[in-house]
Amino acid sequence: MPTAHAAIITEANSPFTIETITVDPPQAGEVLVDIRAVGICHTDLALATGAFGTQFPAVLGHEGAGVVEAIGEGVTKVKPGDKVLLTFNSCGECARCRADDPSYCEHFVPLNLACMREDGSTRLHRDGAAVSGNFFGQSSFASKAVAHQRNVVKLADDADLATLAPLGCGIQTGAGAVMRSLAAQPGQSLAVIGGGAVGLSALLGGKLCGCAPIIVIEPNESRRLLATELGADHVIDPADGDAAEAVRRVVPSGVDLVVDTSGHLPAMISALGFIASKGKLGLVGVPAVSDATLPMPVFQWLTLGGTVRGIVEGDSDPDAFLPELIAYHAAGRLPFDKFVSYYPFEQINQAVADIHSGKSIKAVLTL
Ligand code: CXF
Ligand code: ZN
Repeated sequence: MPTAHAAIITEANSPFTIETITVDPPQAGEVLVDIRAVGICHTDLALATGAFGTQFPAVLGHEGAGVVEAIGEGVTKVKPGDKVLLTFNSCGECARCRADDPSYCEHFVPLNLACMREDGSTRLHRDGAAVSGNFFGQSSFASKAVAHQRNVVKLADDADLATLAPLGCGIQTGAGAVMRSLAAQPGQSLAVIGGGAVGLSALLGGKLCGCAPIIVIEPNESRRLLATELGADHVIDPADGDAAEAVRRVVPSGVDLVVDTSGHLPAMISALGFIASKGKLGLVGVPAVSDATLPMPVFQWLTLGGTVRGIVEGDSDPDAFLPELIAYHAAGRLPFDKFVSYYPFEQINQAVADIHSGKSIKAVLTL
């Protein structure tokens, strides 16, 4: 039985502890991956609080990158020795998956957030006892992870795994929200609420689409500076007063597209004050509580002709979209590495502390 070292959450809100686990060999359709790098995303930290009903102990992690070590029966997509990026899982059979729209897979929540297989099983054990795994079909806060062939994307042999790891969730979510979900057109104005990894990726997606002007609303000064460096035309500190007024000083008729990455209800509500006629508001940020509710001033929204929509993983079809993003990065047009900091895997708790303090925007652990 392969063994691995894993960062385990033993109970809700406990720090990660690095421990030895066993990882079952891959079954039909599965791929055992030797993990070399893994990004930390806010959804990892949200589950670590227990707010999503995760059964602990558990191994989280869903921006894994590594090398295929073994494949289960029927796997044709990759072979041992291939470098791969891990991403979200999908069933491959429902109507959405058949339409190459897997981020809205009818089984997205059980396949990605339940931390167990649909039959209730796990591939991970500690001292013979079950450990929850299969988070986003991977649980890649570990030196080995079992994924499904549907949620691995083959990379070139010379790919830099540590650089590409965060594409599997955060970067594709932000960039895809603008490029795919909202299908931004050249010359459309864009406001991004929140300048974390997803928000800055949305900004980069807006640059790729030719959006102008692009406005980033973010309370942290160093993130506002970074947003400017990455091409934001205007940055707004919401602490300086009414953000809607500030946006309208830049674009008096309101912005065409708004992406909320903050998950902060007052920020989402403020968007109604600066969205243009027939504008679109994309909700990407996950609120702190799962039953958070937005008030909907119906008359205003209907006379505006506005659209509000939820966005998961930037509407990514990873087999097509991740290679596209990798090519943009190689061409210097998606410089997301400017907001990544690297930590040895064993320093995962320091990385989490730096995310909470705002010191790190996107942390990637290297193994
Ligand atoms: C998640 C956010 C919560 C809903 C499912 C998708 N994205 C990635 O971390
Ligand atoms: Zn994520």
